[in-house]
Amino acid sequence: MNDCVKVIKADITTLPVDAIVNAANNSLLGGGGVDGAIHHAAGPKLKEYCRKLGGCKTGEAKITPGFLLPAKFVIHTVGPIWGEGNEEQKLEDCYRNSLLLAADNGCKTIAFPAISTGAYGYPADKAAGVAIRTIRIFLLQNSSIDQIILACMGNHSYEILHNALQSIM
Ligand code: AR6
Repeated sequence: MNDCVKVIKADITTLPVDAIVNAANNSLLGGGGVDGAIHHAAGPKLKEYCRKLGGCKTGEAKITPGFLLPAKFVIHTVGPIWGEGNEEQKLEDCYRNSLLLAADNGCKTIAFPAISTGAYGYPADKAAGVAIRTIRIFLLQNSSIDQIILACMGNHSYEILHNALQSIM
């Protein structure tokens, strides 16, 4: 199972995977951080498409084409804001619902950013534990996805996710 999950240092918008996950907000109309980078790289058609989706609840996920991205799809999910309550359950929902949506759309490879750990303030070590545990449970029940990439930008988040992967998987 460990072989199927990998932590890398990369800009998620450059990855040629079937789906990249966007850490979006409830409007799905773009923002800063990884959301801004994905919208910038995908081009304006992504926002146009998202406008028709009617937003997204925290913990849920919606799929769009990748437009100009190397990824075929973008799966938009909305992480919890640290302090709003029930954060762990909501973050688990983000990972699980994104993986289920990817599997339903025939994706074999998917890349996640560290959802909620930027503007939304979720402590990176706690979020890494939730991410890896949820991925592990998903893989025990579903074998249709071959590769799950956890893409992070900085050394610090790389170390945290790498350590969580070693200790939990
Ligand atoms: N590739 C991979 N990881 C990235 C990239 C990238 N190109 N850019 C940033 N990260 P954040 P959130 C990392 O703030 O906390 C937006 O405005 C970043 O270092 O993007 O879920 C939305 O519209 C951090 O570790 O997402 C929402 O309003 C992680 O991605 C809000 O921010 C997540 O940071 C969502 O906040």
